[in-house]
Amino acid sequence: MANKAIFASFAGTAVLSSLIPLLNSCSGGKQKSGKKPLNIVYIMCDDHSYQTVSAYDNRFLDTPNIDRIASEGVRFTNSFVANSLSGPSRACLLTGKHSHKNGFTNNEHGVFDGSQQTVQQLLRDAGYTTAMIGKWHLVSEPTGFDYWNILTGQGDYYNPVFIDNGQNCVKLGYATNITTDIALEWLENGRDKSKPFCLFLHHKAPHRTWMPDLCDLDLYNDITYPLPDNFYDDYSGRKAAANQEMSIIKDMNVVYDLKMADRENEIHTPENPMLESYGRGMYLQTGEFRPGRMTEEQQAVWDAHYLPIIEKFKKDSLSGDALYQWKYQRYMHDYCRVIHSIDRNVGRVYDYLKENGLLENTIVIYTSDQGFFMGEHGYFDKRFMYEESFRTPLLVRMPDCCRTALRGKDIDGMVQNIDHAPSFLELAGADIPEDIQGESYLNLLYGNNRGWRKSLYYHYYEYPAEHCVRRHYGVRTERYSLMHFYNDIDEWELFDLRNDPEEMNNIYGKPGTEKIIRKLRKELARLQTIYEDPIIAENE
Ligand code: SGN
Ligand code: CA
Repeated sequence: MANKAIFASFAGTAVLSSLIPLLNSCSGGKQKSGKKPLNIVYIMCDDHSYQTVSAYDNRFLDTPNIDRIASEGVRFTNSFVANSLSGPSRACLLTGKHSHKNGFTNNEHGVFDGSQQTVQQLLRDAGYTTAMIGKWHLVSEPTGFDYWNILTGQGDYYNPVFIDNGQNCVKLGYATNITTDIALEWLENGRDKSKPFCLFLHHKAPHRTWMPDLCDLDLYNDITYPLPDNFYDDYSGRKAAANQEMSIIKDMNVVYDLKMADRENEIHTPENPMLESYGRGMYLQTGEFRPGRMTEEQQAVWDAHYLPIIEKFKKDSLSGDALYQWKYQRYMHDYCRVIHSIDRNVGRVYDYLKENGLLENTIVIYTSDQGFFMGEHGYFDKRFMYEESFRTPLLVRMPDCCRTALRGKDIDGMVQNIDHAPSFLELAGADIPEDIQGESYLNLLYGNNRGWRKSLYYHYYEYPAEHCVRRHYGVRTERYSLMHFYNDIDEWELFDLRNDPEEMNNIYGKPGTEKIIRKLRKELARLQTIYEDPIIAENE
């Protein structure tokens, strides 16, 4: 791949790679004369939409701490994932490979094979100390980390169970704060300070059911969020878009998702009576809401906030459009409150790095495991190759010592989450193994996009499953997005992103599109070939 070729010439110094990271330079491995090894702080949230990072979009809330990474570093304006789902995204991150190569294609059946090559192990081999803290979601035990302290499964917002290097322990408090506390403690006292470090700090927030920290419950009360233009999408011309279960109107559950669990059991969700009973049961008896899950004090603060909303909701007896709009506002209020806490905790990490002189030689990355729908097409959740879930925020602050790195700029090269592993390896001055499919984006951070890729490959597998999004793969170029939904359907969709950024008008098969379809299908086949996706047979 183009960037590997660029790296190869630089890695003419490859002989030196066994001596690094101590010979590594502050310019991301470009000059071997530097002194300081570079550290990596990779902060990843779960389901954080770029729409709710004010560096990308300021319609919803301010995220000053996250934005600071962009203003002192760069904002990627075309950052994507390879498979818009948690486990698969994490497997892509750690291996630098697409799902069919790393073996973790979906959450339902995936178990990560930790014996395979991973970036954390390669960094360790290059002299780094590595830690994984927070949401892991890869089922098998983490490998290749000097330290790991992970949430069980999705993790709970309140009083979560962490598995601390194999030992289960309940931590009292709110997950985002606790995850940050553990990370700061590792930075301060846990790591081997004689080595450069790589910290993966993975928040579980803002995953469903978007439970805010107690101190943030009353934020944004007076804000009415703008409904997306295509909130009432009728999905015409897009069968796969129509046949899902992630609609705010029909699938988002008032009781479970929006927390309207009245103790009298009087609230019903007419849009979907089946989900209604499921929702109430889930809310009051299982998971995050089961009796005793929160402490009495936490529960009291929680109830003081939600019970009046529940009472008002009952009194108002909303229906039809008024109910849909109410659902959207409730969803957005909780989601934005959860993000506010993320932003505050990103600030805590930044402050720690600054106070300890670590910004000098540490790259700081902020991203999410995928994007998320904030009501676009009427959806919540992700999975689709549509822009809102295919994209993910990516902000990168290069270490201060990398004086020629871009600052306060946008990078428009199309990057994907498989690109982190090779970037980290290049940063560490380590060799990038040939079988890694991502490309190092370090050159982009210096304003050099020569030879950078012009198209991206996507493949989503989790069907049949929750939310019912059909399996699909596709190719995205700067202008077009072509996707093929397969398995129990056979539907192609093509969008001209320049003229139809909201992806409402499927032009696949329309007169005049023959040439572009031929070209894109050829490009899709080329990507499936170079990435060796076995699905290729279906596309011929
Ligand atoms: C849970 C959620 C889903 C979500 C998946 C995957 N349901 O199953 O809404 O799509 O996780 O999310 S919940 O009722 O259990 O919250 S992922 O980010 O982990 O892939
Ligand atoms: Ca996720």
